Amino acid sequence: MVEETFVAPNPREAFELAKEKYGYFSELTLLKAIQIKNDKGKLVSQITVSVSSNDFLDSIGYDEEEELVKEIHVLKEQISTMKQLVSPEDTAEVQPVLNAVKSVMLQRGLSEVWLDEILGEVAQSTVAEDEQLLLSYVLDEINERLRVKPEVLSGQKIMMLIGSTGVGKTTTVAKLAARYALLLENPLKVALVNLDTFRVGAYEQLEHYADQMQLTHIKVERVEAFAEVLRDLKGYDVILVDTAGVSPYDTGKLIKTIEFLKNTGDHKVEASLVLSATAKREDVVDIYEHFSFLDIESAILTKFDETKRIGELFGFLIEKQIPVSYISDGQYVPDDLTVASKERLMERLAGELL
Ligand SMILES: Nc1nc2c(ncn2[C@@H]2O[C@H](COP(=O)(O)OP(=O)(O)OP(=O)(O)O)[C@@H](O)[C@H]2O)c(=O)[nH]1
Ligand SMILES: [Mg+2]
Repeated sequence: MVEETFVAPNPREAFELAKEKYGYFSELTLLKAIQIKNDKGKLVSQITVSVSSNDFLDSIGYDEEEELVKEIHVLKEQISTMKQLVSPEDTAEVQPVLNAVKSVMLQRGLSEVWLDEILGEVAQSTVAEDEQLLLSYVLDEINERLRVKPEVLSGQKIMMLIGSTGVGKTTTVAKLAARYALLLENPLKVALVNLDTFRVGAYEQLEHYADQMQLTHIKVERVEAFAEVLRDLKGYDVILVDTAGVSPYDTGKLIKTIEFLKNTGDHKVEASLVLSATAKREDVVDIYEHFSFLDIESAILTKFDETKRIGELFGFLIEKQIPVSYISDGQYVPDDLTVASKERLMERLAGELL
């Protein structure tokens, strides 16, 4: 047997390449399907197949009766096409593979409707014959649909973190502040603004971080004063705005947060929805709907360290097409924060699957 690798944008195409090369009737055994980065840093699929020595020699033209072999290949391909048309039996054969992959992805929190849709697209193809291949295909589909927001640091950046109670807004503001003001190669001038006038100790929590990093920090109590404060901070590169945690039952806080966002004068404020990876999908949907009439520019995912069941959150982000900007994966300021990347997101979802 000879082993050979094929690389393509997704595992299905990689497998098709192998089939193209060796003919549809050849005995290809899939040994491995992984995702790798190509030389441009893009995620692609690499599969390794084993092929019989005869087929391999055949493929490099080592056959005296080449013409005959070609004819046989054509015939094999025709038979294979005919086989594919006789699908009821095939579907029965691949059903255990489809079920196995579906069950793995359901455990990760992905929605059944969505999985049925994706799996339905390949149920009749060769991809559905192999569990690893099918799994890579599903992961690849998720990878394609997820969106990330690159970090932009040119011009003034005013970023307001909004979201439910206790998701990690203040901690993330502190981590972002440390990143921009202390950790970047070219540090930026950062100010912190606190709009949380509801929770006792909210200001002190932010003040503590601001003092540690020696950053300007301002508390704004009245909605009308917000635009003025932003004007006063015009010499700052980054203004990070912390807000009160909102629960779906607490319309008072929600209205005030929205009023703040609507009263920024002519300042462009980027609203980032902070979502905890541990939140239930219904709660995420609820909070998103509360804020949905605002322009949410990105999502910051927190508590990434606390759960493996992040499929639900991914399903939601894909459905609403919200790009992810940062990922927080622990309580430590400033270490536990990274700029979101597809690799990082997929790594967590794929885990030990492949
Ligand atoms: N494990 C883990 N804990 C986190 C993460 N981010 C924040 N926390 C913890 O979550 C708790 C709440 O964090 P805060 O930053 O106060 O949350 P908040 O959204 O500002 O809360 P409110 O202002 O009350 O709405 C704290 O104990 C944080 O240390 C994270 O990524 N992983
Ligand atoms: Mg807070």
